[in-house]
Amino acid sequence: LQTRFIQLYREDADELNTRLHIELSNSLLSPQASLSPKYFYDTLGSRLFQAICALPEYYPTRTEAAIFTQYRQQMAESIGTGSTMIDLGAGDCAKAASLFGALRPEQYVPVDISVDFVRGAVESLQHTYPQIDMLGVGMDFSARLDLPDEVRREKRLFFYPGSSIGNFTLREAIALLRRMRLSCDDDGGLLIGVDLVKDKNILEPAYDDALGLTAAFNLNILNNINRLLGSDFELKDWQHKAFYHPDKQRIEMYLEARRDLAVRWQGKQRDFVRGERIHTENSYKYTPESFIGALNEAGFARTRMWTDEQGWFAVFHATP
Ligand code: AVI
Repeated sequence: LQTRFIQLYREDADELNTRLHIELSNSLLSPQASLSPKYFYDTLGSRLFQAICALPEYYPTRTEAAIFTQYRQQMAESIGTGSTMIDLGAGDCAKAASLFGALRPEQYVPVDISVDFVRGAVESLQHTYPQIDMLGVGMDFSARLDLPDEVRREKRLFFYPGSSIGNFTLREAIALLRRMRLSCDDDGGLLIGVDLVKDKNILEPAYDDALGLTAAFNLNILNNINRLLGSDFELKDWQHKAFYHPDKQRIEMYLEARRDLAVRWQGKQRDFVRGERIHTENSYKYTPESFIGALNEAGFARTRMWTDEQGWFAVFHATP
């Protein structure tokens, strides 16, 4: 069993630090302060997100899982066996692994920002599936998607579940889908999970749960920023807010100042008045038509869709 691991474009630590400080300072000093949702996922944040996925109000995870369970066979017929399955943001690799039996991929390539995030999971999967060639890749695929030569060209199937595409703007989403399209030949494709537009009364509780896990997840970004930037955010001064914006078809998440206050870091300062907000995340919702439009624009001409009975979530298989 020869599982291989590759970490691409590792930036020099000093360069990374400088870039990160500039990016964070600029976004905090801008008139509408914001923090990129990528900073949610430190160790605690990743665990909080896992816990969110088990909440009764957070329907996407279980709805998507039910669609995969119910239509696994149809998906396998549409995709065919022997693919090169490229799992974007693989994490614990559990969603992809649940499809191995039906899809029987030839090669499995879990991609995550750090190869260390997937190492343990891939090693144990390799023991269960010795016949699948496994190659863990560490890279930031939101910036670029040139895969190493060790990844087979034949039958590339990009796997992007969980409606993670929803955390990008439409432009960014199309750009990412296009990178996937350009990375596969005509025998390739994409299997992607997308959250759909629905009633505000279902959407808002999913992002503002009674237990307060999403509030904790949102607030924890400040712990991470304090660590990365050396800032002095006090979590008790901030309040979680999440709204559905029907015109923009997206959930917007914010942290709202509970009083007038100042945040300081490295000789810089940002004042906030009570009620002022820091934008932390957008989560776009699509209609089947609007998502097919995005797929077409990215160069995927043919699409097939599976959805749940209530039409809350959709899985698409898209091919050139
Ligand atoms: C990871 N992403 C798809 C989640 C979402 O639903 O947009 C992140 C999340 N934010 C709050 N709850 C979950």
